[in-house]
Amino acid sequence: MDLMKEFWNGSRLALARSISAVENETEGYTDILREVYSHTGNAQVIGITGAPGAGKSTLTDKLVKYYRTQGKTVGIVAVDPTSPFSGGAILGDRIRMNDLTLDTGVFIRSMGTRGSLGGLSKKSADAVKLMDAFGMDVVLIETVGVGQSEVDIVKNADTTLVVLVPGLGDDIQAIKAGILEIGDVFAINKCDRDGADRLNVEIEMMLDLNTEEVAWRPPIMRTIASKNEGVEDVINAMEEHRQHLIETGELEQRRRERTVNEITEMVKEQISRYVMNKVTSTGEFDTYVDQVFARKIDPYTVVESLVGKVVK
Ligand SMILES: Nc1nc2c(ncn2[C@@H]2O[C@H](COP(=O)(O)OP(=O)(O)OP(=O)(O)O)[C@@H](O)[C@H]2O)c(=O)[nH]1
Ligand SMILES: [Mg+2]
Repeated sequence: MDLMKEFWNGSRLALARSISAVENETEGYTDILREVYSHTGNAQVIGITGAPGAGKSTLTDKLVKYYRTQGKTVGIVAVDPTSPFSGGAILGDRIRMNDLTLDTGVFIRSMGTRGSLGGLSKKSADAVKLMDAFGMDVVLIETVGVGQSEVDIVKNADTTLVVLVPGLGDDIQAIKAGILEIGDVFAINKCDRDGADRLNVEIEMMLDLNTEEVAWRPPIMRTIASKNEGVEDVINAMEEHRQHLIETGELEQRRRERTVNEITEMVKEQISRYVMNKVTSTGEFDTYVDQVFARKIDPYTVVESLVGKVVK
């Protein structure tokens, strides 16, 4: 395939196109994923999440610049579940990384819910794989931490950075969304504002609620992303976490779990597609819907009958 020849030659355009192909599920996209798979697993994958406006993009921009000084290439997948747009259009507005686009060691891709045939978490995971196979040393996934789907998105990362800001009143903004549990490292950003100490205490208290013996206690770092302060500390904390994962074998374990989940999801998807095709291909399905709707028959019996006919 021509596209893939370019891809392996290091063409950024080919990388962009391959991601689009996967995102839009254009013909042959699974061949692309098949081809790159054995070349994945080398990148350090980092998830960055937190409340809207917490400074995730500003911090991401600074983290990337730091990695660049270390000579590392960086891929960024910016996922915005609230946006119907994707591609390059919104980069300028929502992602504060304009000057990064000029750096050929950096590749930024933004993804929204457009098309979203498969789930956004699967799509972003595939984008990560493509960047990984392309040879990016570090891949960052940035997404707003507002709900379960975003939690699923960052679960594709080895290390998750949760960005919080002081003084939002109803502090511990993270608890609602369940993002405290997924934080491997915390950054209290906007420390130029009041309330960092209080937030720090609150996070510590939350972490103390977990009385189990934990092998890794998430460190809490303080940053002022807009002034490039504390960035190195965050990088170091994430690197320590990575070392911890490697030494304890947890990296293997996490990745293995992800593999199990990935295959399970794909099997489910294929089976469901197959069964649904069969089930809905006759008029029987609509008849059943009418009957269930009229309370003449219950859905449990119907499902058993429908699935039973397909899966023997
Ligand atoms: N005072 C202060 N402002 C900051 C800091 N970091 C970022 N900001 C500002 O906060 C605003 C939001 O920053 P973003 O980086 O876009 O935040 P975000 O979390 O990516 O936002 P969304 O992607 O829209 O959820 C911008 O105006 C930044 O300039 C900081 O450390 N201190
Ligand atoms: Mg942002």
